[in-house]
Amino acid sequence: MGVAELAAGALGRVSSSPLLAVGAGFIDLTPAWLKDFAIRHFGSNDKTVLLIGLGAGIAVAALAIGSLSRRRLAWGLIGLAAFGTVGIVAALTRPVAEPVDAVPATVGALAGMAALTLLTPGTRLFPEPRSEFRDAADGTAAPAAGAEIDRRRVLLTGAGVIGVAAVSGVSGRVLLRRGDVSSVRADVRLPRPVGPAPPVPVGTQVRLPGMTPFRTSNPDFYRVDTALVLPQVDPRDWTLRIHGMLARPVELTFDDLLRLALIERDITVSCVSNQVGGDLAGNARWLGVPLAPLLRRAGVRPGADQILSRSSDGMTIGAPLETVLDGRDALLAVGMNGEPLPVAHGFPVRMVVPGLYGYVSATKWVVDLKVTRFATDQAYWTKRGYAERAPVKTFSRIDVPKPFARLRAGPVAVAGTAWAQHRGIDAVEWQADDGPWRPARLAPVPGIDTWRQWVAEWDASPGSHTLRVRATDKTGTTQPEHRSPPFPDGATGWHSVVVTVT
Ligand SMILES: Nc1nc2c(c(=O)[nH]1)N[C@H]1C(S)=C(S)[C@@H](COP(=O)(O)O)O[C@H]1N2
Ligand SMILES: [Mo]
Repeated sequence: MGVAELAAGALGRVSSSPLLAVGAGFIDLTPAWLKDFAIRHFGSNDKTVLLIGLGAGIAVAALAIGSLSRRRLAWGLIGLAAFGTVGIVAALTRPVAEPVDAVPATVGALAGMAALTLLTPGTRLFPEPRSEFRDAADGTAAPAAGAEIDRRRVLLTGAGVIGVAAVSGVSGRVLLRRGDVSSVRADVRLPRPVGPAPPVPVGTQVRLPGMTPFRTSNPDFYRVDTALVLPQVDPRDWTLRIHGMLARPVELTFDDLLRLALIERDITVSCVSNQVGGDLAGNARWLGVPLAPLLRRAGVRPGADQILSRSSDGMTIGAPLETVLDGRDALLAVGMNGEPLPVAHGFPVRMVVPGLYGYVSATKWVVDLKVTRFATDQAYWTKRGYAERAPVKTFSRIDVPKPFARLRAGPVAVAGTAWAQHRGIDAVEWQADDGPWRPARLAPVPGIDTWRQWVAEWDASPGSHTLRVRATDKTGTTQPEHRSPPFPDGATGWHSVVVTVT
């Protein structure tokens, strides 16, 4: 595995590392329920958990191959070949694969075979044929006299093999870091917006301890993607191809993009995997180029209904063309909260479309836009059963008090966040136990594309109580009580919090 990492590093291709390719393949094969389980229980640590699991899997495979080789070296070698084949297949089936990506797993498997041969008694280095053990008269594995294995040599060779593995593995990783773009990112200077964001009114932020900040800072912004290793896209090499059902396909460089008229907007992005009460949503100030005029200039052909975007790591995301063109601020974003996009959030360019879940709109590291039909091209999650079209569902959440809080009887502030991007939140109601639904006070918002905070005062009496919330969007639709899971087009249901008042 160490030698394979070194080969991947020498190639400078992260996706050719068998470890990472198998991990990425595993992510792609993960069924929806397991993905939702992982996001629910591990959140943004889901990748760490996967890597730990992979490490355990490799250890088990190594034990199995080791035991096989104790019976017969050839079996161990066959086991290693099979192990290497998994890496080769994984690397060659990545969406960004090139034939050369087979090299690291191949070289790694050969190195493993060489090491196993070196370390197995009975081969020339340790002339202690196993057959002599078996040939003992009583059939037990008693070494014949004078056939003691040279322990010192075994240990030294073993240490040597481990040393080669460790040094090559670490060097491979260092070599792969050549592609790191954090210093390039630090040097990016973004132009000022031609269209600044509408002002955020006074009072948008409900000031209570434990309340969600109206603007999510970049380090706090939730992260959901399938990238085991963050794609490193250098803006100097970046191009965006806009093609498909267009009269005049175009290709833009990063500088071309920055020369266009940029606008800045506060937009809340949310994830289809967000559970009732969950926090897979964030609100940022995005700087970007409006996408609709770019598409119009390229001349959209009749019959097209989907804009299929693709990222540098091969993720595909399909958004309804009519939604992107209906006048909302669909952006090719380059800036987030006053800085270039963080690498984890799509540097150098991502899409943001208010009102659509991330998996059908918010392509990070975007490099390709194809104007097409839903009937012709299916995006990554759609192939896995998620809805083709997924406008965000109206959400409301109690942020304060926290679940299982212990409170003093008397007036208690109840507050939270609600969102229905691009429809806007019209009302939030709350309820204690089975009492009447009462309207909460809504904080002002800069527009309909952000979440909205709400607050109410509750006269709490001693005992255990359940607080509930529901929101109504500006189309007049109230959140349904019925709980449904995130799959296939977003969770529904009212959020509730149980508290104890003393
Ligand atoms: N390239 C790429 N873009 C992606 C994804 C991904 O897996 N790969 N995930 C999408 C999903 S499901 C969501 S919810 C948003 C999350 O964006 P964030 O990580 O910046 O919060 O990114 C979207 N864009
Ligand atoms: Mo998502």
